[in-house]
Amino acid sequence: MQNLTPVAELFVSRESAEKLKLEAAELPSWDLSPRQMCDLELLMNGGFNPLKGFLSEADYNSVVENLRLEDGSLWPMPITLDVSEAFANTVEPGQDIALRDAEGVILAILSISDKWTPDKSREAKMVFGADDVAHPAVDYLHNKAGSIYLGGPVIGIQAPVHYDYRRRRDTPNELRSYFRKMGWRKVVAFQTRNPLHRAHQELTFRAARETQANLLIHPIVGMTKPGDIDHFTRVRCYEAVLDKYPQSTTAMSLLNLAMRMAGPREAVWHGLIRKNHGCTHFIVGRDHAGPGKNSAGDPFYGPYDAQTLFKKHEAEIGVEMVPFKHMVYVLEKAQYEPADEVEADMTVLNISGTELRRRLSEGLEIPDWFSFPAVVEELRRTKPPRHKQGFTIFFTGLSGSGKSTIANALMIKLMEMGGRPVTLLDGDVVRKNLSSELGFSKAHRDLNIRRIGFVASEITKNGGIAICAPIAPYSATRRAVRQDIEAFGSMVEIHVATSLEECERRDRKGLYKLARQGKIKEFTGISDPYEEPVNCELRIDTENTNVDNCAHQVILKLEQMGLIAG
Ligand code: PPS
Repeated sequence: MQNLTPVAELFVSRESAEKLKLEAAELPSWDLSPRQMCDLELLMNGGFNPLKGFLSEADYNSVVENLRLEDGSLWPMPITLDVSEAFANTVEPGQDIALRDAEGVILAILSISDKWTPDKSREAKMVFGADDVAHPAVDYLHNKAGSIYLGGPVIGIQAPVHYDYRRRRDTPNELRSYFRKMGWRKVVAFQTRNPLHRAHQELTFRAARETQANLLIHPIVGMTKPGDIDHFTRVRCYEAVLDKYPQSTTAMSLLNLAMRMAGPREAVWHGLIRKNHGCTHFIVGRDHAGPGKNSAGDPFYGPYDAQTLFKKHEAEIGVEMVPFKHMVYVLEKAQYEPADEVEADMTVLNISGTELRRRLSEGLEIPDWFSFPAVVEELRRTKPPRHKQGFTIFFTGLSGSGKSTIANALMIKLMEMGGRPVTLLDGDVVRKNLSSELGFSKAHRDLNIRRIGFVASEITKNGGIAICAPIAPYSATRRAVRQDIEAFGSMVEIHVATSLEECERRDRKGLYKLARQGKIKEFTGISDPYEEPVNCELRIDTENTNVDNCAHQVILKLEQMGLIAG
């Protein structure tokens, strides 16, 4: 049954907030992570009703084990405040702390009731189904979350400020009052973290028709699966298709939720959140909130586990499930139909997510039957074909191996081709301009390489070509740099594999001689390690090839990877 009376929020009145803010300024304070910001916003605005704050230890254990709070209410997801050990050591239960956003603005006060060290492996197994870091939430748990949890009630002072798409964001009570005003008695919510294509539109239409309900497109703009299309692009895509829906029956609102990709538990959680937002129905699809494959290459959950768990708790959630039909395009009929209703002799067309990404990255056609031209145009703007995207070429090798010489030749060749700006981050140049205070200890070398990686990732993000040519002796650091860069484009790692003997024979700067005499300490290859790349994109042998040919090998590789037009 729909209930449109206001849901309880955790905010205090404006006057009290002003007073509390002054008092809170004196308290120990915790700077919230992006995920904690999302959680706090939904705690405070009633999206996570009946939670009154971050879970206590008893509630946490009960949620992990039984999907219920201690008092028996259904709640499948641990909403915990993880903090560092260093911070945890400075506070005790009974104390209040201020919760601040990244700029230091005080958003809430947490009255600490509990402080404990969670068993993260148990949480991973019970909540996410496996202690496997291939699951994004398990990776987060082990590698990003702090080691101590704080629990306790929250007093809301102010909601986090969003500068983007303000008019499209609604609190549960804003949506409830909108439904009340419009007289919407039945509302079916569609949760999504992807752009909407024709199949989604058809499916949501059908869901609304079958349930005789109004439709709420309720996309996630908080945190989704790493690697997803950013929410700015997605919202522009949603806006482009909104006019394909009848305005009087459909609404769109953005939900600042941090997803956990927890499949079945997540579906139940999403249902409760939609209930709080005044919805009566919820579409649950195949592999709802699926995290992808585990480290053995198998799916974490069965494709219909989410529907099964939702169905089991449907009455208690108070929202009716509308099972998602997998819609496919039937060529002969020129329309979408549920896959299981298509007659055997019909031709079925479908484009998978992977195929869509391939077509975008190669600049290939995306047919009108699959998506709306305005959506495709928006996606192409954000994801131009590979030969128009930024990328980084990362040379690594011993001092004197020829990195800089090849990098310079390559830069000239790329500039001759034109189209994208080229920046050379040569080892020596970087040490003069970016890292002049650094030496050659492991810590300093790592810092130097991470700085180069940061600059290269910014260049990549902005559509340029970064050519880096440091020694970069440690594989773990090169891996970390790759992660930074690949968030925005390709990284082409090239090992300039000139042997130590040859580098020393050439000794172009006379450094090897000094290193042998012990006059230069920690010299790579002589008195410091060099870890050879194992999985790099290209290995260049400079001993039997001239510079022009070495640079040409790189150009061929770039062509083969689709990074420059052939
Ligand atoms: S690192 O490890 O990647 O941070 O090194 P990098 O910044 O590329 O080093 C740049 C140049 O520093 C000179 N040099 C040394 N190299 C290695 N070990 C020691 N101890 C050292 N001291 C000075 C060396 O000439 C490097 O230049 P390249 O261009 O590689 O020959």
